[in-house]
Amino acid sequence: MQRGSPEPGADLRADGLRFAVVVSRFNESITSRLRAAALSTLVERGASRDAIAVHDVPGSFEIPQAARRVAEAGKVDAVVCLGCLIRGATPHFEYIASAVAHGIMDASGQTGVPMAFGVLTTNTLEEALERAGDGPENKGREAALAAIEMARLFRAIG
Ligand code: DLZ
Repeated sequence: MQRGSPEPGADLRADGLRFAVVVSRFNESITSRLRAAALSTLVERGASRDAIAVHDVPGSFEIPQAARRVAEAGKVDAVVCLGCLIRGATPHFEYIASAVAHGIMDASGQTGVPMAFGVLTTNTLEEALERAGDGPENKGREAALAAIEMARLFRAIG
């Protein structure tokens, strides 16, 4: 099993589920790859393209704000959060990374809507590219699979 892969036997059908993808424009060469992988994964798993809303935000710092608002609107089963923070180019990297991670967790806890964390935190652009490639370890794909699994789980729990 690949690192980060869903549990064997996990119900990863996405048909009938509604998703939001919140994606940061900062480091767009990377986040566009995360977005493409997330969208194709959701659709491959059976989600209707019409059931996926994509929301762009300026940078990763804004992801939790948009994720919370879209969850509060009550029309999605899960939110996929995508961004890219690169340490070398970001003087306040630690602050933003921490704020984004805590912000997404808080937004999920406060709204009851699962939110998958697809925000890269890397030392270099090269490292980010490795995690946003065409293969199965693309973090946008992994975040989409996590969102499907959690959406199914929350529906089952009720
Ligand atoms: C300002 C900034 C910097 C320096 N670096 C990044 C980054 O590596 N990744 C990212 O997603 N966003 C970055 N930002 C933008 C902030 O996330 C935010 O959009 C601005 O500070 C405006 O609130």
